[in-house]
Amino acid sequence: MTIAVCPGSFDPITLGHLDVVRRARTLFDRVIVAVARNPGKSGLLDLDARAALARTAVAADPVTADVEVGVADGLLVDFCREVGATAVVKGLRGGADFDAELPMALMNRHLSGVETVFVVADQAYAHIASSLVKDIARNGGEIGDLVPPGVADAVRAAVGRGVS
Ligand code: COD
Repeated sequence: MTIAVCPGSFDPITLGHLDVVRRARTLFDRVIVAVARNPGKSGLLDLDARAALARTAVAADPVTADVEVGVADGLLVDFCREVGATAVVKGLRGGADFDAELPMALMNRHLSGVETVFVVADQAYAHIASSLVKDIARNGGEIGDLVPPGVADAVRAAVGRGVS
């Protein structure tokens, strides 16, 4: 059985993330979404809230209905080892993503031998980024068509609570 992990901050999960998970599920027998910390990004939602939203989103899509969601509150390679994954699947929207992803792919392979597989973003979602979703929400804009059902309300609530 081939097992892959789809890692990310997922703060929040977007339609672009879901497209990556869907593509991963067509390539691998078992896929686990890993909600992890990116030290370079300040979070809006806590890890458990992000994971809950991701769980609801993958369950609603027939292609990803059996995808599991976990929290990787440590090194991604440790999470991969725990679940028996031999591959990490990431999405590429363009050259900037590749530049950011290459050092992580090389380091993860150095640390544990895990391979990284890149899938190219669907052009319909390539403009979507969690950071833009949060910025739009903070400024009162509409985000409902950028994220899976239920996510917009959670983001608006967190923004309304003044969580940065
Ligand atoms: N279309 C296609 N792909 C997309 C889209 C979109 N619209 N939006 C995002 N993606 C892709 C990104 O390119 C990325 O591959 C993935 O989805 C996740 O994106 P984000 O922004 O949610 O997540 P990141 O990039 O902040 O995730 C970084 C990690 C959290 C994975 C990383 O920091 C990590 O592994 N942290 C754990 C600690 C660790 O192991 N550190 C050492 C790393 S070498």
